[in-house]
Amino acid sequence: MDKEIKNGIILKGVGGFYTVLSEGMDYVCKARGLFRKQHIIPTVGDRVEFSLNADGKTGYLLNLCERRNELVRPAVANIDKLFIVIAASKPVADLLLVDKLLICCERLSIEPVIIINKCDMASVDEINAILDEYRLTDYKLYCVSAASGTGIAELRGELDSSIVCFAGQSAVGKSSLLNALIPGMQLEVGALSRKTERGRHTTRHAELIPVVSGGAVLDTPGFSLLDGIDCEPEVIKNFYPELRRHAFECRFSGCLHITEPGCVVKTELLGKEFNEERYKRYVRLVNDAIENKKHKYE
Ligand SMILES: Nc1nc2c(ncn2[C@@H]2O[C@H](COP(=O)(O)OP(=O)(O)OP(=O)(O)O)[C@@H](O)[C@H]2O)c(=O)[nH]1
Ligand SMILES: [Mg+2]
Ligand SMILES: [Zn+2]
Repeated sequence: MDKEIKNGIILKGVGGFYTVLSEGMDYVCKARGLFRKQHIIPTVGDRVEFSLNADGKTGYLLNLCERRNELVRPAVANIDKLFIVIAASKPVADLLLVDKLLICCERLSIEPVIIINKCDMASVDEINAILDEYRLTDYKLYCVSAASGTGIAELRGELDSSIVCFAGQSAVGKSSLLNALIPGMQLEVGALSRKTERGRHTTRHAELIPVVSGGAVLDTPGFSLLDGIDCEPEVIKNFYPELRRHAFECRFSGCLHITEPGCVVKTELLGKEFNEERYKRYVRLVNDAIENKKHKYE
């Protein structure tokens, strides 16, 4: 008798065993030897075809669907949305990291959702100061509190059937948010270290967790997804919605909007269409990219 063929999604992979979710059931699969020969490494988030063994519980991965996108650290594929979490109070929000993550989303066709957590610990003015830097982006912004439950129901709507990855500094409350968003979830939550007011990376493993709305979520450790943004200085502006909107208004199509004389961004848009603090970080990222390029070809 022919083996039954099923479709599913890889939730986790440990020591060559892949847990695959298919129609609400988990199956443990091994990869075919062929994958290794072709240097294909099945990854969390991969949509797969597998054959079911007679025991009805185990199987073999046969094919991987083409990936929509993939991240290296953590290794995960087919992400639809990135929940970028920052804290309204402590740890102090690293907005350069947020900007880098936004660029990463733009490059990989991931929808970013910016979440300001711990709103119970900050004043309206403090929260608005952060919001102001991103209002002109048109990215989705949420102010929530995992502790008090404020805004959690609205945010839950974003989970829908998407594969959602969480990112952000340690101790901003990524695991706490997942616990608040998903009934029954009990991820380990870490304490803010008193000395440094930084977290200690309580979360260590990459595992997709299915949610009732049909999607899945990935809790990620508090490291940054990328160290630098490895791209050409000239293309960075394309990853800023504020600049994209005015792309044709500058005199030179190649304008970096930094030192060029008569640049419309600097003379007219700054402070109105593009937040000045975010602009400063844009300049820094472009200059970093110029430096990196120099070193590459030295
Ligand atoms: N007051 C307050 N504290 C919160 C909130 N959310 C999380 N915390 C606290 O912040 C600390 C860190 O929370 P975690 O959920 O472990 O943070 P994390 O982002 O998952 O950290 P890593 O796993 O290390 O990356 C814990 O002490 C939480 O109780 C919130 O909305 N309000
Ligand atoms: Mg965590
Ligand atoms: Zn310009």
